Amino acid sequence: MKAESLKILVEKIKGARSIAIAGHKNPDGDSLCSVLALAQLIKLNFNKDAICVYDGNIPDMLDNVPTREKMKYFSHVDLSRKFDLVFVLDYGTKNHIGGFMPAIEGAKFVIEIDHHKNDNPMGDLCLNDDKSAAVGEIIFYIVKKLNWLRDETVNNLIAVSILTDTGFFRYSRKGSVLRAMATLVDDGVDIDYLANLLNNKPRKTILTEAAVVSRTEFFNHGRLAVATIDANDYKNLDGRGETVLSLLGQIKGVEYIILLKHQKEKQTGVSLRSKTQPINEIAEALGGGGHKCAAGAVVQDSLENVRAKVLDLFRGVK
Ligand SMILES: [Mn+2]
Repeated sequence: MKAESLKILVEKIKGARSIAIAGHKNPDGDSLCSVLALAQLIKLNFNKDAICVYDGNIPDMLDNVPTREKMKYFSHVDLSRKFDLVFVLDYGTKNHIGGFMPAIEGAKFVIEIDHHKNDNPMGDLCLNDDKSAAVGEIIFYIVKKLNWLRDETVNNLIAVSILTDTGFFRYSRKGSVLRAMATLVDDGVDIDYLANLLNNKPRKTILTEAAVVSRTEFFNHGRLAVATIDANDYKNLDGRGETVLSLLGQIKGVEYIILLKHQKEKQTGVSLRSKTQPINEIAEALGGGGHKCAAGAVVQDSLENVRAKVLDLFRGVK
C-alpha cells in the first residue's frame, strides 16, 4: 500500500462531513465486519459517525457480531444526498453493489477497499490487494501503517472478517493473514469465543440442511454426491447451504459435490465442490465461475433442466 494513498485516505476522512460505508449485497462475514470495523475506526480516530449500509439479507449467524445494530437497510437511508465520502468494500464487481449504488454515483469522493480481482474499479482511490485473504486483513494493515487506535470492537470485527473469509484459515494462502490474527490474539481476541458467537443459525436452517444431506444421491461408486434444495427448503436456508457442502465433503470417497438450489421458478443456483480435481471449468460452462475446487453458477432454468445439464457435464469426469 502506497504511503501517498494512505495520506489521501486520512485527508479525505478529515475533510468529510458525511461518510457512508457499504460492502456487497447479501453481506458475508468479511463484508459486514469490515464495514463495521471501518466505521468504528473512523469514530475512534476522527470522532466522526459514518453511516453503515447494506442491501439484501444479513445471515443470522452474524447477528451477534459487535455493533451489528449499526447496519441500516439501504431503503431506510437517504442515499440521494451527496455524501462527502463513500467507502465501498469487498464488492468484486458493480453488479454486487445493489441498492447502495446511488450513494456511490452521487458521492464527492469514493474509496474502495477490496481483495477481489477487478478490472473496472469504481473508486477515486483504490486500496485494493487481491493477495489479501479478506478485506479485514487489508484494514488491519492500514491501521498498523497509520498507527490508528483500535479497540476490542475493532479487533473482534477484523478477526471475524478474517475467520469467515479464510474458513478459519483453511483458505489462507499467505502467512500475513495469520500474523495479523496472531497480533489480534495477543491483543485479546478469543477465537473460540468468536466461533461460538457465529453458532447462531435458526433451528429450522440446520434441520433443513440435515434433511437435504439425508436425501443426497451418490453416483460413480460414491465419488459424486448430488444434493437438491427444493423450493420449500430454500425458504428455510440461511446463506448458501455451506453445512450441506461441509457434511458431504466429510464422507469417505466423495470427490465431487453438486448442490442444486431452487431459487425461483426458472432460476437454479449450483454450487460445485471437489477435494482435489478442478471443477471451475464446469461452473464456467454453466455461465458461472470460481476457484479450482469451489465454484458455482446461477442458471436461469428449472431445477430439473439444470440438474440434467450438470450431470451431463460431469459425465466423463472420473
Ligand atoms: Mn471478502
